[in-house]
Amino acid sequence: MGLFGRLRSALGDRLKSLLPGRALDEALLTELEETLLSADVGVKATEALLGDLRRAALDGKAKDAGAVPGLLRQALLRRLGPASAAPLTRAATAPTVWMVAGVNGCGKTTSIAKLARLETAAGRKVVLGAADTFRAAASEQLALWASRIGCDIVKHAQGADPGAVAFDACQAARARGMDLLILDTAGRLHTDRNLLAEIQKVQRVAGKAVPGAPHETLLVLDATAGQNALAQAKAFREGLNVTGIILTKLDGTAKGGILLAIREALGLPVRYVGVGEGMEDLEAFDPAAFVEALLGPGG
Ligand SMILES: Nc1nc2c(ncn2[C@@H]2O[C@H](COP(=O)(O)OP(=O)(O)OP(=O)(O)O)[C@@H](O)[C@H]2O)c(=O)[nH]1
Ligand SMILES: [Mg+2]
Repeated sequence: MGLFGRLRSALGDRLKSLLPGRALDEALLTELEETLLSADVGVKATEALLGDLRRAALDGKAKDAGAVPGLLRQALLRRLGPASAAPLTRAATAPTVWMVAGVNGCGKTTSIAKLARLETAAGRKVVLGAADTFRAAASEQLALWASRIGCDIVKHAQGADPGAVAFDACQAARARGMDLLILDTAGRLHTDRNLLAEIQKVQRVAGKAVPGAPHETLLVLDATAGQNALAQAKAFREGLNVTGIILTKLDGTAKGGILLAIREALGLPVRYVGVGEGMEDLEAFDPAAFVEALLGPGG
């Protein structure tokens, strides 16, 4: 059923009760503004969407509230853009290296497992690098996933230097003729400078070991964190060259609007969305399906 079915959108329901029989006037726009903000769309994206609606009303393209869902759909699709659906970057010559970062518990390790399963199913040789050496059970958690998926793993003892793990994993990926290495990293507060320096080192080491690596640096954000996810993204971006977002736990929130806030405030593409705890619960982000789910069927 996927994203479509699992995003129980509060926004879609709210629009259905708000719009019927209304004129498209300032009073309605104000209520729409509140509705969008409460769906986590964020200030910047909300302003942009309201601007689109206002222009359509002034141009005479929309006479009453009945036009709002259609206009919103167009505006959302335009803003989410086709770039969001682009595939992740791969190296011209294997191995490709992707690294994953994010705050504690946002879903990094689970998302890596889900990605590895997709890639393995597509016939690629995948190795996971357990550069989360901080938490005692972290590399065991990753190793468990690797054995379930049937892919390789490189790990060191707890407390080892994450940079050293990244280096070994890169070497192993080359030596074993792997197509893809995915590096897991320890969860860290986005406000902790020392921990950001540590993950910068992982990024640097990967680049020295494999030309052009990491080919993607994916920031994992938990959709249930709401607007705090935006603050996290801004801070990570200052220290790391983040290339895209994996938005997890979209099944656990009725506020999918955060996806727009990310796109509008950061300009970063959302590449994948997590819609559950299972290995299959990851989907390449499809703007059209997302807008459909957000506005509700026929919305
Ligand atoms: N509902 C739901 N739960 C998820 C999703 N992704 C991850 N989780 C759950 O979130 C919890 C944390 O996931 P992890 O993958 O361990 O998170 P992490 O970022 O690696 O955590 P640390 O390594 O401790 O920083 C687990 O219970 C996962 O099952 C998702 O898309 N939906
Ligand atoms: Mg983890």
